[in-house]
Amino acid sequence: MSVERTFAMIKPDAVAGGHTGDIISIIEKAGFRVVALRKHHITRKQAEGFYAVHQARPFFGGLVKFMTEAPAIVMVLENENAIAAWRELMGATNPANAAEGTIRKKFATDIERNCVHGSDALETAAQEIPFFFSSSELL
Ligand code: 3AN
Repeated sequence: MSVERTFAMIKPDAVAGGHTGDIISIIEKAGFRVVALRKHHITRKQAEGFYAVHQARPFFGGLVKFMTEAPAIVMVLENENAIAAWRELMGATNPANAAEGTIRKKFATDIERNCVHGSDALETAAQEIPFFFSSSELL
């Protein structure tokens, strides 16, 4: 195990639903260190770039619309094994399959409006962190 940094987001549904504080509390209680955090209204261009890997999928248009509908909270989290640990704490992409105690089980609405995001690999984290933060913001 090694100390890693991962990119995390509280998506527009959870921010608008008033769950920001609860989710950050769960993150800190689980032992993550918040390295960077900002409220940010994602533009259409950013959403299309961020989710470019999904651009051929039928849900792409809806996903971009959802991610740009209201502000999100973008974050960098640090922990032992942070990438896998944060994805475990988030729960399955579809909240119907999310385990008890996970953030998506508690706060997600459906597979699209699923309240949080996390990088899925070291290489993804290395792209997603600088997508939203400059190195001087990583504290
Ligand atoms: P995860 O967020 O768990 O890494 P991905 O990368 O497969 O999942 O999907 C990225 C985002 O696309 C999801 N968080 C969700 O908002 C949306 N999404 C994924 N699959 C679907 C689907 N079948 N229908 C609608 N939206 C989806």
